[in-house]
Amino acid sequence: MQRVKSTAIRPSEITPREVFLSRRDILKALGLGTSVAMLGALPARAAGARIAFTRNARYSTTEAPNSYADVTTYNNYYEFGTSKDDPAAYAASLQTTPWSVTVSGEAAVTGRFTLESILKPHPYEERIYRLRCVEAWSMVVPWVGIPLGDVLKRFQPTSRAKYVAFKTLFNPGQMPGQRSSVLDWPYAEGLRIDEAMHPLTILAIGLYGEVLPNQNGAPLRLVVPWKYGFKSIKSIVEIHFSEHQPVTSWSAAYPEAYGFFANVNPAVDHPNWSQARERRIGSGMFAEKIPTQLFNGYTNEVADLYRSLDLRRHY
Ligand SMILES: Nc1nc2c(c(=O)[nH]1)N[C@H]1C(S)=C(S)[C@@H](COP(=O)(O)O)O[C@H]1N2
Ligand SMILES: [Mo]
Repeated sequence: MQRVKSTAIRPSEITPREVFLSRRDILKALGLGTSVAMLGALPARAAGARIAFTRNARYSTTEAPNSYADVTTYNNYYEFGTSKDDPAAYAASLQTTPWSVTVSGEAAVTGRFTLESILKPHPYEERIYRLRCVEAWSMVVPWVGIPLGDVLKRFQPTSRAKYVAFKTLFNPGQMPGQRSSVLDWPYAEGLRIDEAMHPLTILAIGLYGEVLPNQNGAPLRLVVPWKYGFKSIKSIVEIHFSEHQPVTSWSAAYPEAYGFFANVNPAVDHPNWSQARERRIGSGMFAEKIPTQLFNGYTNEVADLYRSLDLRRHY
């Protein structure tokens, strides 16, 4: 990984020499020694550039993906407005190069890293996932990305890391929607550590074999296919390992409607509408709604994570 700048070290954090050396060895092994000057030599990641990947059939649905036009023009990205067509119209102002991600909290390896260094050793996979929005519509999206767990392991979370929190960029100049108080900015989301490490959870960098368009969360966004879409936070700049459940934007804004878990569940309604059925985008305004499946159809993969959880209380 390429460290952009070392984080400030407080006196309480000064470690004995042996520990420091082993930390340095870790950083070296992870490729953290590379200089910041390398930044300029990296290829630009323009939206639409082709990506090399292998298809992951085991974790892909065989349902037909939505069209590229549907996936990239019907979006939720409140940093660019609250209408579905706002993100496609306005997200061009987001600058995705250079991009860095700050990693902090309960992990042996922390600091600020270039996006390239975080992605570098991981082969890209295509995963065709259902995306079920809490607003009772859904899409099927061919994402390109890497398992989040593979990335997180490289930071060596400690045994106290029970949760992982994420934040989106805060930059009202580039994200005009942040001048409105519709949500508390920056957008924040989080997962329990076992959810974050689950093989279905990915960090996406592309869709339809191409670098993510800005409206879909370029350059790096989370995709958690068994949870409502709002958990899949876009344009991530912060990853924080914590012992306590983090505050997340939608559950803070309206806790009666949006829980921390947000597992797709047709039996637990939103206070204002049913979650039993969904409209598949692209099927036409008059097409019949289709039944919503528990965990968005990923029960076989994820039900074990919630054995001891009352899903009606922990919605
Ligand atoms: N930062 C940020 N991430 C976000 C959102 C948002 O408004 N801001 N919307 C969420 C919601 S409600 C959904 S349904 C998905 C939509 O992803 P898509 O536009 O790529 O289909 O992104 C999620 N991630
Ligand atoms: Mo959503």
